[in-house]
Amino acid sequence: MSLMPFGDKSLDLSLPHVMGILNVTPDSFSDGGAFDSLDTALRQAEKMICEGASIIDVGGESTRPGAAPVTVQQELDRVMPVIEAIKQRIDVIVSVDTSTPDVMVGAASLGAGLINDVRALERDGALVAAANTGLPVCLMHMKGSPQTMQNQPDYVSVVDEVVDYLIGRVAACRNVGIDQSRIILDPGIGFGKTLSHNLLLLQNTHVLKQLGFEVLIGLSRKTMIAEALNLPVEERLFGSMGANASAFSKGARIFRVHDVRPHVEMLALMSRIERES
Ligand code: 9MG
Repeated sequence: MSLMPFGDKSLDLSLPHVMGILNVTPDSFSDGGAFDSLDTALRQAEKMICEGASIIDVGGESTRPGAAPVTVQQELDRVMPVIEAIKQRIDVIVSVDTSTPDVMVGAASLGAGLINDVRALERDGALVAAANTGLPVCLMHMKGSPQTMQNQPDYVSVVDEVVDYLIGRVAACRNVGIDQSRIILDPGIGFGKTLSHNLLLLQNTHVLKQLGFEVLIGLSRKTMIAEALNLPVEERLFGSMGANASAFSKGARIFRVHDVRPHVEMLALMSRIERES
């Protein structure tokens, strides 16, 4: 058992867990903004929970390459009603996908259990806001910003650079009182990386785990799958599952995905094989 508290609930992270993606944006990259009304968002959350998701990740800012920036008020208006409605109706961990301090604080007050920040708490005020919530945080590596990150990303050693960056962000967290036991690391697949960078990071998932942190992987339906297999967006499920299976075998335990049921079943079987004695 390796229990991590997520607000009023906890998860055993010796086992794999699926985080279902709930983008409440008009322009999300792979679901085309299908969940931007409260009703459809709630139905999608319920579906993902029935299919076995342990966490629902609610986000109001699209981070696809070139996405338009969002104001704090827009983000609050998109995310808060959805988090509130889910927490009122369903006993599930809700994660808030945000870099915005006010959204972190607001989501925590509604019962969110995790802060998932693709900017690793780099925005002004984010470290202190996250620390004040007392919630666990997922720190993700991104090179550049969503507007520029795919303009010829370049590294001397992508694995070393990502590890060094994340170790630096862990130190920043500890300075404001966020305990190491509340930190999850994420290499940021697709965020300022070529296909080769993404493959090397996945190949080295165990390096983050060996630093002593739980690891979250988000690669569902991303461009790297299409590039590796030469497929359109609606045919990226099998490739996503293969890459997530590889990450599981190297120690990742939380998987941020669109297609919950196939991943829950794949991970349940992989975990069962690993534990059989
Ligand atoms: C919000 N979001 C989009 N992609 C992501 C990824 O790969 N990891 C995390 N933690 N969040 C993501």
